Amino acid sequence: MITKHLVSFFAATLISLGANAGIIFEDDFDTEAGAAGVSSLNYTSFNNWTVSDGTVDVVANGGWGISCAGGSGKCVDLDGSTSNAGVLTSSLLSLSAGTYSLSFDISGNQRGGAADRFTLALGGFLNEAFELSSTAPWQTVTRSFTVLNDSANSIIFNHVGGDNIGIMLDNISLSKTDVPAPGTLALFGLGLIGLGFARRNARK
Ligand SMILES: [Ca+2]
Ligand SMILES: [Ca+2]
Ligand SMILES: [Ca+2]
Repeated sequence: MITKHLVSFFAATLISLGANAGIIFEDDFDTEAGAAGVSSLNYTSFNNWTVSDGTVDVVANGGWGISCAGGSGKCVDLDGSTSNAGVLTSSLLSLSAGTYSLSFDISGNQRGGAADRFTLALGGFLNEAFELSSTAPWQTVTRSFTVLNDSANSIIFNHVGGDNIGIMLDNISLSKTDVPAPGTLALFGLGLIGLGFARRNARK
């Protein structure tokens, strides 16, 4: 009887763990600002983001000589066109306990001048300053973090300064990564069954 219950518990755990893994959030900005090829300065109508301070620009690949990640689609200049660099804040993301991986693509401003800086924040889990020279090529940044208690947080990119020429951002992706290997789960299940037998024998 105990074993049967434990197997049911094991199966339920397996299903719930599987359902909780995978991509939580992703955005490539390619559908922002209307038709393909259209840029928009001081853009505020993002699908998944709020410009919570300053301004940002949506740039179509090729606009102002700027290449977006992968050489197509659209990307974001984190320093818009009002001499007040932007704070780009994602919609609130529900994060259940587990491990996560955040990745995004950034390049230098591609227009010369001084190096640019922004800060990345995600709740109390990530807080990091980045500085890129104007010629820094597109690069993917990946950061991992662990959430102990269920919570809701935003991803925040906060650009410094305001000369209207900022770091370019593209391809943000947040995934939950704590998918236990089948071997680990099998051992976990065997351990529980073993515990059941031990309890039953102790009772005899
Ligand atoms: Ca893009
Ligand atoms: Ca700009
Ligand atoms: Ca700048």
